[in-house]
Amino acid sequence: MPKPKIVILTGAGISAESGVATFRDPNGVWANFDLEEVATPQGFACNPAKVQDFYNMRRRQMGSVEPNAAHQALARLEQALPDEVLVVTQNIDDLHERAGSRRLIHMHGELGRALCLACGAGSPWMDDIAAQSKCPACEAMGRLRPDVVWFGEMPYRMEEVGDALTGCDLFAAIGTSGSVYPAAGFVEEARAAGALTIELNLKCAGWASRFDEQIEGPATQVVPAFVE
Ligand code: BJW
Repeated sequence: MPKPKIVILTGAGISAESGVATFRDPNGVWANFDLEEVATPQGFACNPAKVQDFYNMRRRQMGSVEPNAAHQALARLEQALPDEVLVVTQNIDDLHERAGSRRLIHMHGELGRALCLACGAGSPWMDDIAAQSKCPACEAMGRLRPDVVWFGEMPYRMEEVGDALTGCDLFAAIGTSGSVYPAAGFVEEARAAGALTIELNLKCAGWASRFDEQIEGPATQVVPAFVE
């Protein structure tokens, strides 16, 4: 597949208007849960049931939310410019694919998938008690964890993302605070490669100065306008 000319990084803000909580906004996920307890390998080792409960709750929420106009606009962009658009999402929800995006990298994993601690195989998450069930690859019992990337773990497909960033003409970051690396460093990689860099955010704050342009407003309004 040819290298994409447009790389779009998305964060929790793109799903906010679908009803999915962001992490660091007031009343975001980290205002209600201790990230050390629920989003680190150490937290999982210490209290796996608590971590499974946290992701089971978020998985259940996913059943009641729908892609919004911003997800749909990015899917239309991909359809209009086949092979030219890559969406790299930090989100573990499935709203991009449900909107129709196909060239998509879930760099922080997916709520809908399980990872076997015994053999490392990924598989679809079957239900809320998957932690007690059998790995479809190695048949180990009770060794499944959510296939998401916690602090201190390596995000997925970074080589592919790095290649895309060095070859793109346009890099846009939508609805992310730029607080978490390596995603927070993508803008510099794209700029160094000569790409135009644009931030779209409800409030363009701290890290906006690292972009060539900023577009402020809710994703459901600014993303369709940016794409059309
Ligand atoms: C709207 C809107 C609307 C609202 N419209 N916009 C010191 C320096 C540098 C790095 C480090 C360091 N210490 C540790 C590190 C590394 C660490 C890190 O970056 N820590 C920082 C806290 C400093 N990173 C890692 O550990 C990563 N791995 C790594 O670096 O590997 C390298 C390595 C590994 C091993 C050995 C050697 C090297 C892994 C990071 C994993 C992050 N995981 C999480 C949880 C995923 C699973 C889950 O969802 O539960 O990912 S944390 C959480 O933050 C989640 C998100 O994807 C991520 C980013 O959050 P995001 O999307 O930006 O959300 P918010 O809430 O922060 O922002 C929302 C934005 O939306 C705001 O700006 C709003 O304004 C906006 N918004 N409504 C438009 N309607």
